[in-house]
Amino acid sequence: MIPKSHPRYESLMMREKIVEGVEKGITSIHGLIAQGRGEAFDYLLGEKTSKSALQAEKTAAAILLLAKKPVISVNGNAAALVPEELIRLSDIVNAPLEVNLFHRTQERVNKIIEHLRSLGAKRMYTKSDGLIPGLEHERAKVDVDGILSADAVLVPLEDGDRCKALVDMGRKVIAIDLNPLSRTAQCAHVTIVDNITRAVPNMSRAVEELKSLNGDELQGLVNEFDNKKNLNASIQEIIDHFSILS
Ligand code: PTJ
Repeated sequence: MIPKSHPRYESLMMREKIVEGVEKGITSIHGLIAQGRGEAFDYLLGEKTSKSALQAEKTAAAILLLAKKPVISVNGNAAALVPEELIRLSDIVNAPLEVNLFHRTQERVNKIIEHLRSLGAKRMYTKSDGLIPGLEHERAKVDVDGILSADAVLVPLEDGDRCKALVDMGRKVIAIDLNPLSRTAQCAHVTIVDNITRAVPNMSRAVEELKSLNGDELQGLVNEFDNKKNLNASIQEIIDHFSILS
């Protein structure tokens, strides 16, 4: 057992959740490596939500509120780290969850669906009867009524080409990725450079704050956001954190 007094308690608990996810067959073994990479970037950011991440989270909340058909994509790491938080966000913005995996097996897809349902997920897209054009790997498999026809998609924790394929299809893409240099981070409309464990609750809080705004006011928030500038600000925050240390 990890005592709460351990200076790295939160980080170690995240590791435990990922390990537990692997043991339950929810998380891919590759998810351990992804978590390690995320940890390294989180360490460089000071393991806290930066000003730029908070702004991205607010903008992402506005996009989800404006969307007519938002969908939240869930992979094995997200399902292990923040299942309840994703269900809550899904409920408050009316964005069903859809399991979409890189290292896909039908068995793992089913286990994640069961896991989310057992925690209270109500609206999920569970078919895989569609294909994202231009992708040659398993992430291409999607639900025709879900990700394939969504107008906004939240894609947590992935580094690959699905983000670009979704952008090319005209979807609004929100990424959560601690690595501001990743391909996904660079191509999403809004990239949240924050740990998913902080980002998802922050987005739900932002939804609660913004839900009384009208469409024009929400659109105004989206229009004033510049993802490139925000990513540069995240990189600057890492540099600033270094200079605090030196
Ligand atoms: O469950 P699957 O089969 O879909 O596989 C999921 C993983 C995450 C294993 C797969 O998508 C993968 O291999 O991803 P990558 O290429 O390792 O990229 C994951 C990205 O997420 C990296 O840029 C990490 O820095 C980032 N990341 C890792 N952990 C976190 C994170 N970002 C936010 N919060 C985290 N906890």
